[in-house]
Order: sequence, then C-alpha cells, then structure tokens
Amino acid sequence: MPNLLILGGTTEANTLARSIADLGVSATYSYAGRVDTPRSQPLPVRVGGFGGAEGLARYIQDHGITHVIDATHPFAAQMSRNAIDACVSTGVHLAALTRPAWAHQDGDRWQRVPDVTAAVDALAGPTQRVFLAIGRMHLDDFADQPQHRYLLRLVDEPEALPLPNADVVVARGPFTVEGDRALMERHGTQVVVSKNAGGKGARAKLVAARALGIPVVMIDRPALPLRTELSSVAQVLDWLDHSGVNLGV
Ligand code: 3Y8
Ligand code: NAP
Repeated sequence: MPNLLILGGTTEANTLARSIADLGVSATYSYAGRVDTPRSQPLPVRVGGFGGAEGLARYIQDHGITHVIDATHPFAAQMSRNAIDACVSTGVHLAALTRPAWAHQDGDRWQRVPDVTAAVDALAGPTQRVFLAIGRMHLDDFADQPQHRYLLRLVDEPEALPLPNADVVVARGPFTVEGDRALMERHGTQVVVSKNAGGKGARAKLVAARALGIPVVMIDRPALPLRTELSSVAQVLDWLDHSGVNLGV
C-alpha cells in the first residue's frame, strides 16, 4: 500500500499535493513550521523538523512511508540532504520535484554570487536603497552592511530587526511584476538581492528590475548530492507509476 511523504513549502509542492489528493493516494504534506500560518493543503499536514536524517528515517519507518517526494525550495539544502540520507538508510524511493534556475536574459544587470556571504560582501560601499527579497532567515548576515536603506519583504511581521535602516513589507508570494515594479519605484530601489529560487513565485522582481534597469545581486543555489530530479507533477506521477504505485489512471 503506497504511502507518500511530500516535503513541501513551494508552489510546485502545492500543485503536486492537489494532484495526489485528487487521485486518492495516501500522502502526508510536511512543512518546516517557518511561518505563522502556512497555506492549508488538501492532504493531512505535519509541521516541524523531523530531528535530522535519523529523525526522518524513524518517521519513515514509524509511518510506513513508501515514497518521499522532496518538493522543498532549492535553498532548503539541509532538508534535501537529510532526505537523501534517510531514504538510503530506509531503502524507500526518493525523488525531488524541483524547478530550473533562472537564467540571465538580455537587459538583466546581474552580479552572480555563490552564497549569502558573498551577497553581503557585494553590498560593500556607499549607502544604497537595497531591496532585500530573500526572506527573514539570513537578515543577520546583512548587519555587516548597516549603511544601506533596506526594503525587506517578509512572510510574517518581524519582532526585532538586525538592520538600523529598514522598511518592512509583510507579504507572501506569489508576486506580480506590476506590484514589484510599483514597490521598487516607491522605495527608490537601486539594487535588488535575490536567491536563484527558480519557478514563478519570486520571479516578478527580476522582470521589474530589468524594466527599470536596476542591478540584481543573484545568489546561486547551493549544490546538492545526486538524486532523481523531476521537473513536473506529470513526471512525478509517472515515477510513482513506475515504482509500483497504482494510480488508477
Ligand atoms: C513555510 C509556505 C504557494 C507557495 C508560496 C515558491 C513561491 C511564494 C517566493 C520575494 C521572495 C523567499 C521566501 C519565497 C517564495 C513562494 C511559496 C515562496 C521567497 C512560503 C511557505 C513557507 C515559506 C518559508 C519562507 C522562508 C523564506 C522563503 C520568503 C506557505 C510562504 C524569500 C525565498 O519568515 C520566514 O521564516 C520565511 C522563511 C524559508 C526564506 C528565508 O530565508 O527567510 N520562504 N514560504 C514553509 C515551511 O514552513 O515548511 O505558507 O505557503 C512558501 C513560498 N514562498 O504557492 O503559496 O514556491 O518559491 N519564500 C526565495 O525564494 O527567495 C520570497 O520576496 O521576492
Ligand atoms: P533547510 O535549511 O534545508 O532545513 C533546515 C531544517 O528545517 C531541516 O533540517 C529540517 O529539520 C527542517 N525542515 C526543512 N524543510 C522541512 C519540511 N518541509 N518539513 C519538515 N521539516 C523541514 O530548510 P529552509 O531553507 O529552512 O526551508 C524551510 C521550509 O521553507 C521548507 O519547507 C522550504 O521548502 C520552504 N521554503 C524555503 C525557502 C528558502 O529560501 N529556503 C523558500 C521558500 C520556501 P530537521 O533536521 O529537524 O528534520
């Protein structure tokens, strides 16, 4: 009897959850518990860490999980590494549902950097108006560049901020080009800092920056060990079908 675990938190994970629920396949959707009110799902949801790869392996065994689909964000590298280790040790099927990285296009003014630390270093220099659109978890790193006027976009209202000059916008994507362009014009943005998340949910700010001729510090996604990588829900359903799940389609 198939029993899936979807490691979620992205647009693609939500699309997959919808399809799996419609097919009536037994599955659980997992959130890390990063935000106050994560989006509801058409599947049973669990929230919070598993306790490392060992905790995930125990969860897989205790709940009779037969397949894990890692549909987490490309920057959720620790979760993805743990999923690989736990699925090897328990012998259950693992596939990642991921999305291609964004590629530089004509008109883009990107400065690619390998990680958040390099993005902080790239902001050395005189005061600028910086749209820091990378969420909450890495804000502390930018305290090394306090000279800037920051525009922060966060999912939840923050308690304290590590940056002296910051305006906060509380908003959950997916975002629109019109909305991001108006936000950047209103703020007088001179540089955007972005993760190379891929997908559609966070791309709007890049299109707006291109139209406005604003440079972008683009953080490359972390490298991950080899694993089966799929790029659509259809491919996941095909993978499930070929690994013994009767989808009845
Ligand atoms: C908790 C689950 C959907 C899925 C929505 C996608 C799209 C909108 C774009 C900007 C960039 C950012 C951030 C972002 C996007 C989608 C998708 C995506 C970027 C939710 C969600 C959870 C999170 C966690 C959150 C992080 C933060 C990152 C904000 C749900 C809404 C910046 C990544 O405050 C915090 O602690 C936020 C933490 C991890 C990165 C960071 O370092 O702070 N996502 N985002 C998941 C969990 O608990 O397991 O509530 O729906 C999901 C989504 N965020 O269709 O509704 O699929 O990528 N999320 C980035 O890409 O740069 C915003 O502002 O332009
Ligand atoms: P991370 O750094 O790779 O993970 C750190 C720890 O958080 C993991 O080891 C695990 O804890 C727990 N965790 C992460 N994702 C989980 C999930 N889906 N279910 C249960 N536990 C999870 O991950 P992150 O970057 O903090 O991302 C957290 C969540 O936000 C993920 O669902 C991700 O898809 C979503 N998200 C992240 C970003 C981003 O920019 N990072 C953007 C959009 C959405 P244990 O070791 O205790 O098991």
